[in-house]
Amino acid sequence: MKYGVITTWRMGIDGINEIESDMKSGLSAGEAVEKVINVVEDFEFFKSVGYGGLPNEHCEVELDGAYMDGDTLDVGAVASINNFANPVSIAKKLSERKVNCFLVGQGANDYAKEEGFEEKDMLTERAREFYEEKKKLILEKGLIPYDGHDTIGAIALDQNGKMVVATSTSGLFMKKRGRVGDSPVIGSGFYVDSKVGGATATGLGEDLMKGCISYEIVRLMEEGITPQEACDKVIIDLNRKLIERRGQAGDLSVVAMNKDGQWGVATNIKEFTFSVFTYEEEPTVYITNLDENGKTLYSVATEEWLNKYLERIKLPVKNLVTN
Ligand code: SD4
Repeated sequence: MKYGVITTWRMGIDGINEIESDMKSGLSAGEAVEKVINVVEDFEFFKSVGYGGLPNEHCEVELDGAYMDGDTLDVGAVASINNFANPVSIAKKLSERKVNCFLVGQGANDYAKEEGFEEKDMLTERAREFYEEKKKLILEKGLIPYDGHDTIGAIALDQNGKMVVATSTSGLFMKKRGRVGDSPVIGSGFYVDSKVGGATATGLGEDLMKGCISYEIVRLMEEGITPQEACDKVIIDLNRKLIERRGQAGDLSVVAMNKDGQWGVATNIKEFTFSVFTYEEEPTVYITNLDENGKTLYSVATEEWLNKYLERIKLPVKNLVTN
């Protein structure tokens, strides 16, 4: 029986390791993506998702998340939700509704409270310190603040052939209050159809949305091309289009998996990482590279890279805040 999980970034591997044996014994795709993402949301050293996520310009943590079922095409999503531990679980619950399944701000908070989801102050001391340090630098040097953004997106295929995709993010660091990116927006941050496959994106939401990029990947896979070909095509095309029309393209990265557990990845940035586990592959972290034509290459992350990563994310804030 085929099964598999792929996530954006190295962040996904801890959750993948936790579900590995359950996945082998038939864990559902919905439970798989929720668990993988909850692990990321709960870990304070990932500064772009859930607890410890970086705040907006008012030093408030506003979170976005989504969940889509590839059998029924049910979707649930929340945006700009505050003070709840696990946006992806709230989105999953919302996906059971036929209407009112994408809620923002106060409406999302009210729903999560009514449903008894865990309330939690999501702003950590570390994130506050990061905000203060960065703000100082921005004021001193006139820097553009919008960096430090890595969404977790996860796609799973289970042994029943069901596919699910979900996302969770704190969005862009120092964003305007109420700003929403691609991550909770169907077709842009995520899309899945169990009869075809799924895709999820990370990067600059404002630009990813211009390509409805996740839907486009699934549509291309439906036409018969591989996940890798579909990812390469959408990234190269959207990157080119943005540069032609607007002079520049923001960060664009995607991962995809089809209904047979084959996967693909593409990016326009120097180093994108992603995590994979399938019926024929142990949990693995990969790092990408671009060739001279902008095509994405990848290789397995070395032990040395993985160890350095863990050291880096726990560095004192002063060492992390640069330029
Ligand atoms: C957003 N796409 O809010 C998200 C942020 C992100 O890597 O993924 N960054 O625009």
